[in-house]
Order: sequence, then structure tokens, then C-alpha cells
Amino acid sequence: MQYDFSAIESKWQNKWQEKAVYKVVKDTTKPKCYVLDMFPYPSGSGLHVGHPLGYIASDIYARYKKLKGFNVLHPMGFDAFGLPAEQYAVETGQHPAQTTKENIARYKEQLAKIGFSYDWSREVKTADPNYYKWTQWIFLQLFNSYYDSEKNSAEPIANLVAKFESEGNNETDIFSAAEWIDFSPKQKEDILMNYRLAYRKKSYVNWCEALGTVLANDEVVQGVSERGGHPVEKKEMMQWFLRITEYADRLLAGLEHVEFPAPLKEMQRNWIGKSEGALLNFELVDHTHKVEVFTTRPDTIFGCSFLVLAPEHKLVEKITTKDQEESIEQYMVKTGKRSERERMAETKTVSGCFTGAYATHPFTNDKLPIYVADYVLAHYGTGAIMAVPSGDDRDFAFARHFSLKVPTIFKDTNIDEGACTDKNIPLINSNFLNDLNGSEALEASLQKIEKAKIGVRKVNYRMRDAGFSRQRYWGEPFPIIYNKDGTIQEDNLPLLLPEIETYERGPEGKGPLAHLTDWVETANGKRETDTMPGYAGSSWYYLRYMDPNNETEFCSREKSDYWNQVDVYIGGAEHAVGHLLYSRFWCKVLHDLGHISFDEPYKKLINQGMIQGKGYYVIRNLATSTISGPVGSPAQATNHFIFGVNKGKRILNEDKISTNQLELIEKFKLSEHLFKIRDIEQFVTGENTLFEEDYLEYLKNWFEFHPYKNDLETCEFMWQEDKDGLKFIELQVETEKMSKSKYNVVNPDDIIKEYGADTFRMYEMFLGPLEISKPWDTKGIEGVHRFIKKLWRLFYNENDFLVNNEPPKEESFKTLHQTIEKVEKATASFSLNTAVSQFMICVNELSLQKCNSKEVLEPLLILLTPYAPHVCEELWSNLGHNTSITKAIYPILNKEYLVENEITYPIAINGKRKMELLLPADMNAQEAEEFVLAKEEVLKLIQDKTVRKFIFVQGRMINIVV
Ligand code: ANZ
Repeated sequence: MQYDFSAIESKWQNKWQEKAVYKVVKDTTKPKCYVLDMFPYPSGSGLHVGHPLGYIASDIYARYKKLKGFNVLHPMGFDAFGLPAEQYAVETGQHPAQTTKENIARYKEQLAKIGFSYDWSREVKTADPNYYKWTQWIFLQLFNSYYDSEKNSAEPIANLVAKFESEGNNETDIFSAAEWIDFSPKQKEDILMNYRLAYRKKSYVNWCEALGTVLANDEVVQGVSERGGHPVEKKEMMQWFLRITEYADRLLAGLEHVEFPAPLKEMQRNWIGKSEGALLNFELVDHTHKVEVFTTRPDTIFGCSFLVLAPEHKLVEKITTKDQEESIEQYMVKTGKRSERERMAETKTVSGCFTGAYATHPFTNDKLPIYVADYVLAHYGTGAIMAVPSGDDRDFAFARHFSLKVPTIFKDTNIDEGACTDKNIPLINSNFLNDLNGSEALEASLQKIEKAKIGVRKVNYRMRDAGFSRQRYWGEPFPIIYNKDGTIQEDNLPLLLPEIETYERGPEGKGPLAHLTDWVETANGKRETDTMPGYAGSSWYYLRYMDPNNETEFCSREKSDYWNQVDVYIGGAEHAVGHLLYSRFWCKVLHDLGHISFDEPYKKLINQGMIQGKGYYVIRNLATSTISGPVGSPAQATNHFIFGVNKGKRILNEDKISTNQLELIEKFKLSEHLFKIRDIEQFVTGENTLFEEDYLEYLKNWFEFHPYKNDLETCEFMWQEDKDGLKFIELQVETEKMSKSKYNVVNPDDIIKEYGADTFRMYEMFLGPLEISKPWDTKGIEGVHRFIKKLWRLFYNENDFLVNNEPPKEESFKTLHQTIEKVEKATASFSLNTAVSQFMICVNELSLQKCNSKEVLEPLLILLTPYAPHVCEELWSNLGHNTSITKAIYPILNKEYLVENEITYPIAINGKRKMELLLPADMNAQEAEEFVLAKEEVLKLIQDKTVRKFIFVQGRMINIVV
């Protein structure tokens, strides 16, 4: 019987579904294991072979844990809100819900063909009202709580109100209990806004005009939007924020207790950016105001020769002198256009402006000029710095540019060319700090500063509160009504996303919902027209899978106590900061408020690498081609066709191709898409010159003559066969990101059609270690496919079922148990590629041993089923089982079978290795000596010399000293 993978795979996929074999329920008799994939955004282009890499790995692990006796939660869902569906709606008028639905259907169809063990009854879609009701509910939890820094925990805002009512407040807003009681509802609300974990404030946001929306910091890359690359500027708007900064320390500390890849932890640490230092006050000359600066180097205070304020700093307006007003205004206009990222990235050009005001140095009483410059950021520290040109490069460049003093404070250090950033150099010209360095100097300066009451120690974080408002349609509406009296009221849940006629953005930078005046206006006030960002729904979906149909709670405590933390979370490294930090933060809040029992969502995280695509390029080396070819031949044409093709578009090859005539090459991308004549026409036509038509003719002939095959060798071969004998054409393959725009995507459906899902799954794992990026290369897929066919041959020949109940040979047991040992270790540690290799070795050995014994083949199927579930299920049932192999028990390693009976010993004479001998493994030194010294080959080596010593290291080596 033949291995008919398509029949087998569809048969079992249907049966699994019918019998709901992957449905999972709480079961306290087993240990639990939660294996989670980062759920996909269902984009219009469907899955390519890169997407399932992580899903296959997690599926193998989930299936393995189930066989090991765990109750495994392995769900899947969709991150269904998002910008592309909305942009598509703007372009076509199609409702995002409709496109999202279609895309999800397509994804599910593709996923189903790969044979995943998802419990689809737990499917979660973030855009489903039954789901986003609870996203809105969590938002209200954040809104209705504050961070109690004494308890180090989120607490209900009602507790804070009670405290205000009984004691008043002596923190930032100072008032008595009586005053609080007398405040108007609006005044109270304004005060509470300073404490709520979800709060509103006016703030500068990353505004992207082209997308009509505000972007989160991590959605902005080098001053442009991550999606689409549009310019981003700053704009002041009323926005919702989440007070994630209160959790900075706990987010840092939590990293110590989770198993995340080290670089990912480092990225999170950098993002949080903890710095310890001091807040210092500088008195102003002729002013009552003070300038408060944040510094991490209070020890360099005697090197401070000027102060710098961020352009947005409140004091700028107040302290600028009359004669500097105009210059300051001009500077503000100039700097207002630059995004914060740009300001941070800019290190070469110096810009700034003098305010005309001065501050007094707290220790020397020197007059320090105060400047405004955009290298100081408004939202970091206090938005003001004490500039120490000898210790900081930017301050140094600034001082040089504006001819300001550069006081020398570091012993034996030349600062003519730049600042000295080494913290361990003894200080000079620094009064009480002289001769101190490093932490000593830091501590001494801090003590003195606190004693003199000019400042306090301060820990600062680079992380900001997370912007939570988006001016978009396709997201969760805020269940919030702004009442006419200035208070805020919660809306009923779920607040459904209303139908809308136009997806165009609303007036004044608002989102499309602002068009719906009837919806916006309620009896008491106005609804919020912004929607929540993409990360809202993805911050807690792992909890909903535990209890997906709960109508009264986001997830019952009983369920979350049972399923608890995600044991393994697999997904792309692109979510290293945004999604992972936000979901860790939400988890901590939900924990503090008593809704869940753990405060880190993911125990272990794995970033899968990317599967890259391949670009096939035709390279023609002009150096070896004759320019005087026939009219219309490529050789002639090339004088006019010096360009390459990238992303399916024609580009000038300036950067890739040297302008040296001898090295000129011409590249055409031979993607599946471009290779069609129609596409070549599109590509060659355009703003072209003289020989275009002739050239096109040539290409047409060529491509017709050589129908495209997606195979490198064939292509090369065919080039050599070219009828014109033009040998200057060669093919080059480049590895690049797999993406629709590069015409290099490989659809899993096509691979599965040709080889089956089991081959596809194993092949994806076989490509290499999970964590690294690797090119998709179909060459090896045949080998994996042959492996499965060979496995099949252990069970079937042409006509008969070969499996018997005869006891297997010892060597077959050995092969089996070696496989158990290696595969289990590899699977448990996600070295899935090594497991695949071991399966290949195993099947080869069993074939050579002609092993058809059930006692060996049955456990082999269980070992293999996580990797190739369909074929294993089929063979399992053919062995006579009427329950699914997914319910089987993982084979147990018997180490006795691994014990080697014979060992190959290297034999050395006087330390020089001369030969090898096979000895029984249990032979002792004396037996070995007798045996070895009786061997003729050995005697030949010794000749007539006397044996002085026989050194025997059991299991390792033998040395004969003569
Ligand atoms: C004096 C000084 C001397 C500084 C010296 C550095 C070196 P991290 O470690 O990143 O937290 N700074 C403070 N607020 C700033 C702002 N809003 N925009 C730009 N720079 C700001 O950096 C803290 C240091 O960055 C602070 O310490 C301050 O300069 C500067 F030899 O103060 B320092």
C-alpha cells in the first residue's frame, strides 16, 4: 500500500474535529501545561511558510506534553483589530469587520491543513464584542484604581477618595479633608486624574499626519511610522494614558523570575531605562523661580557651567529676557517640527538659544547662563539639565558651539577634543569632592546635596506612561462619557463599536467616530471618540482562553488559578518591547486588584527566527558581453538598461552596482510573479529609452523558450543552453525577508498539496534551530518526504501490512531507546531540528534491521506523533487501536538498552596511537592485558621490546609502555 498523504491527512483532520479530540477542560488529576502562540493579525495576504514556524514548534511541544500526561491548554485566536483593515476600508469602503471575517476564515482554513492541535472551541477574537467587552472592563479597572506606593500595589481609587475625605492630601496636590469635601465634582475629578492608572492628560504625542493618528513610541522608528514610513511630528492633544511608569521597578524585578531570551530582557531593561541620580535645585538670579534638574552625575557639579531647558519647559516663557524673546521664538518654531526620536538621534549639529536668564551655582555662587536646546527632552527627568561640558559629549559640543566655559574637573585628563565619560577618574577643582572618584564621589556629593537641602536622591526611568488613545475606527471604543459638569461617567458594557458611513478621519485630528454626532451626544454628555490601541486586546488574551465563554467575568478566578501562567509562549522578536511589556503590566494590575493570583503572565518565552525568502536575480556581466551585438540584443540594449529590480519595481542600481564599467551588472528579479511575460512587460515599459521594444522582444523570446522553474540548477542549465550562445547571463540567489511585496512568498498550501502537512511540519523544523533565521529552501524537502515514506515501508509493502508481534532484535530495541532518549531531550528543550535528524537515523536503522516488530514500531509512532500527527494516527489505528494516538502514553526510556556491549579502544605504544581493538565492555585491566598482548597485530608493533607497563583506562584507552 502506498503512502497517500492527502487522503490520510484530510481523513484525520475531519475525525479530530468530529470527535473534538483537542478540546480541553479543567482536570485536577493531571498537572497542567499552557502552551501559547502569539496570535496572528489576520492580514489580507494569508499565511506564508514563515508564519507557521513558531506554531509548529509550539504544537509539537503541546502534543508532547499531552503524551507525557499533562493537561495541555493550546489555543489559537486572532488579533483582529488593526490598522490595515481600516486603511483598506478607507480605500474600498468595505467594512473592516467584513474583511477581518474573511481573512480569519482564510487563516483558519490554512491553519487547519497543517494539523494543529488547537482547541478551537476557545478561539478568541479581539474584535468580537464578547471579548472587547472585557477589554473595556479592564480599562475601567485601570481607570478606577491608583498606585499606592506604600503598599507597592494598585488599589481601588475609592480607597484614595476615602483617604482624601478623612485626611486630605499632602503629596503634590496639597489640601485638607475639609477642602476636599468642598471641592466641586470637576475639581475632584481633575485631582483624581493625577492618580488613576488610566488617566487623561494633554500631552505631546507622536502625530502621523498621513495615517491620521497618534502612534506609540515603539510604532515610530527613526522619526517615521513603523507602518508605511510616514513622517511623524509632535502635537499636543488630550489623550488617555496608562500609568505603566508606576510599575517600572516591578517590571524590572519581574525579569529576574522569567525565562526569556537574554537579549529580550536587555531590550526591556533598556526600554525601562532606570537611572539613579539626583534632583537638584538651582536658584535663578533676580527671580523667585528655581530650575530643577535631573542628573545621574551629581559628583560633576563643579564642572557645571550652564543650564539647559527643553524647549517645552514651562519656565522658558517666564524667564526669557526681552532682548532674547525674538530669538527664542524663532528657535521654538524650528525645533517644533522635530520629533523626539530625531532630537535624540541627532548628535552632529548643535542648536540652541540663550534665554538671557542666569542661575546661581549652589556651591560656588557662579552665574550660570540658561539656554534652551532640543537635545534636552521635555519628558525625561525634569526637562532641564545642569550641563557639564567636561563630562558629557553633548554638553561639550554645545559649550564649544556657543563659546561657553569648559571647567576642568578630572585629574590628568585632556579635554581639548571632547568630554571624558570615565566615571573612575579622581576629581579636581571640586572642593569637597577633590581626589574622590566613582561611587565614592557620587555618594559624597549626594550626602552633601541632601544635607545642604539643595536636592534629593532620585531614581528616574526612561519609560513613559503608555499612550492609550488612537484616532481610529477599528479598535475598542472607550466606555467613557464626559459629563457636562466635568465629571466622567462609565458607559454600559459592552459599548459596541457603532456602524459608520465614512472611515475618513474626523475633524481636528479626531477619529472617524467623531462624525457620528448622534452617537457622541448622550443625555449627560459626550462619548469619547478615540478608540484603544492595538495592544489593548493583546495584553490579556491569554487569560480569556482559560474561560472564553464566561459572560459574567473576564475569566473566573477558579479557571485562572487552575491554568495559571503561560508555561511556554512562542512568538516573534518584534514584540520584545511593546506587547510583552504591556501585557506584563496588565497582569500585575489584575493581580494587585485580586483578579488573578500571579503577576507575570509568561514563565518562558521563545522567539522563533524568521524564515526568509529567496530572490532570484539574473545577473549579466557587461564586462564580458560584447557591446556590438545585433541591434536589439541585450548586449546593445544594456547601454540603456542599467538598472536593477527590487520589490518588483525598477530601481537604479546605484548602490548595488559599481559605476565602474567593467563591473556593471544588470539584475532582474525572477520571482514567480515577475517571471510571467505580462509582468515583464509591465516592468520593462515605463520611462524607457531607445531599445526598449527590441529588448522586450528578446526577453519574451527568452522566457518563452525557457519556461520558468523555481529551481536554481534548471535555471542555470538553461542559461547555458541559450540559443544565441550568450554566456554572459548567470543567476544569483539572494536571501531576503519573505514578504508579499518582494514576490518571494511561499504558500504553505502549495507545499502541503505536493508533500502533505506531516512533511511540511517536519521540514520546517528540520530547517535549523528554532530561534535562528534561515532561508526557505525546498531542496531538502524531498529528503524529509522520503523519510516519511520509509517509515511507511516499515509498516507496509506494496500489498501487505508487515507489522508482527514477534519479539524485536536487541539492536532494534537499542535503536528505539536511543531515539527515545534523544528525541525526548530535544523536544523538551525545543531543539526540534535535532529530533528530526534522530527520527531519520532511527528509521534508517530499523529499515536495515528489517524491523517490523510492533513492540518497537508502536512506541516509535508515539514519539513521532507530535511531529507528524497524521501519518502516526493512521498507522496507529492500523495497528488496531480505536482510540486516538493523542491519548497514548509517552514511551519510557530503558537505559539498559543503551549499554554498549563492546567498546572500541584506541591502542597506543609509548603514548602514540597505533591502532584500535574491539573489547567486551565489561573487561577488566588484567583480562584486557592478557587479551591485547596476545594479539598478533599488537605483538608486531611491540617487536622485540619489553613491555614495561600496561595502562588501561576502562572504557577509554590502552597505552603500552615499552
Ligand atoms: C550632569 C551630567 C554630567 C550628566 C555628566 C551626564 C554626564 P541617563 O543615564 O540616560 O538617565 N539629562 C537629564 N535630563 C535630560 C533630558 N530631559 N534630556 C536630555 N538629557 C537629560 O542620563 C541622565 C543624564 O542625562 C543626566 O545627567 C543629564 O546630564 C542628562 F558628566 O547631568 B547629566
